[in-house]
Amino acid sequence: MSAERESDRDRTLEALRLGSVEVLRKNDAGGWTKASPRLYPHQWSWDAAFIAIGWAHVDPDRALLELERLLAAQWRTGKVPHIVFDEATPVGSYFPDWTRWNSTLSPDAPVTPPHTSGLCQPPIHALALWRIFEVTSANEATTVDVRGRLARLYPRLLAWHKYLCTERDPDCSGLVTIYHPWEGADNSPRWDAALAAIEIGDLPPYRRRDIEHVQDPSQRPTARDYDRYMWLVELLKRCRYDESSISKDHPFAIKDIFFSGVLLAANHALASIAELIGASDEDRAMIDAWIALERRGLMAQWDPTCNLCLDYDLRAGRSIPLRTFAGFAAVVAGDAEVAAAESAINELDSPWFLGHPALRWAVMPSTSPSEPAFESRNYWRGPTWPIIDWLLWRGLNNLGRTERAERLRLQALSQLAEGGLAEYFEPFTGEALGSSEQSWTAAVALDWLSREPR
Ligand code: 2M8
Repeated sequence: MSAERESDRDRTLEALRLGSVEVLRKNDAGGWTKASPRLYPHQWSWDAAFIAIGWAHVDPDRALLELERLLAAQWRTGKVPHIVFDEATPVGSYFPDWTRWNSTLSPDAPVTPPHTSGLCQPPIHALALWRIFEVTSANEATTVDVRGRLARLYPRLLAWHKYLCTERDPDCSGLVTIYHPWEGADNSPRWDAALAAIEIGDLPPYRRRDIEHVQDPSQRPTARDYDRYMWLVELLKRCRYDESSISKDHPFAIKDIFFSGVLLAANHALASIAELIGASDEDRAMIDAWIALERRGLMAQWDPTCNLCLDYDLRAGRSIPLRTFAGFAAVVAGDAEVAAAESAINELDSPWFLGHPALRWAVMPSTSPSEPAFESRNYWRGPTWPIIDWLLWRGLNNLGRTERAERLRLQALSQLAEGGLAEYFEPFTGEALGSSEQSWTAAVALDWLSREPR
């Protein structure tokens, strides 16, 4: 690269870094960060974990606070709720608000305030805490007691993973069951058949707020999908969010392969944290047993035709044969003992995915452009999501595929430098879609930028 182009690149990346810090600061609500300024004005679970990774590069104390606040809202079952609502934000600026969730119907919900939703999201938290430890260990100037705070968070983190490995996997399949599309990837076509089979009963009226913020409705879930999302919430409330009733009767119950791949990665991070803080041998043996089970779970869902792992619909009794980002769960898991990872890496650059000739950037489309269900602008049905690229990048590195990981990092950064810090992007044009100033996008940008050679 010529010296001139190199300094252009340096300037572009520095602007991206400053812009990312600004987004985090702007969305900082004091101890926690809004997922985005208008569309998502509360604390979301997996957003918070990515956001903490971003804060680690700016303010490690703030990074830890983010997760301390989230984990303080943990349910008695160990569940970490997918939304922790901000009391200061007027009810009605986001829907469904806490009154609609009414999660205090459950005896397991935490003391309010703050109010929470009744679902959960992929467990990025241990990955984030471990990343905070890595970042701060490399910085001699850090005065924050990261190890001590990890030790204090550890029981909650362990309880969270235990919840996922038991309540969400009562049959010990090594795979996590989700009960709502909001626990995975909202309107992904992965859920279409399961949602279509749901009969809606007496659904109380509601007013969506998302399509007031994102005014192009083609970027958001359809009314038909939304009715089903809201009906599933009503059913969860009817059984007071009781785990065993949900597991038995809830009409939407899917072994989510992506969630499960994240959990395997997170259990490795939890094992590292357990070692760091000197957790008991019993705990460490339990985490090792979860890891062993999850490796088998991912392999059991390996599909040699797609070269990917597939979700499994428990109610329909069948796998969901679709080519989406979730199929790369074994790469996300970053565990070389899962043989599926190698085959999935070979699939990464196929024309179904990053080798598709029309992509603006070689980053992961949420659904393969060659799938009939693909929609280039619609949320989780096609657009690219930087956090998904971050998880793949991390997994590739852990699998020793550092050169492939680096190419992905560079493409992902180029997408952000050109398109901005949006929620998601049109795969063929790179156009920014959804919310602008999305916190988790800024956060992964900061982590990627920290890997620039100095
Ligand atoms: C989106 O989900 C929320 C519901 O939880 C929504 O559409 O209102 C999803 O992209 C989800 O994965 C994400 O955590 C959340 C906040 O960024 O927004």
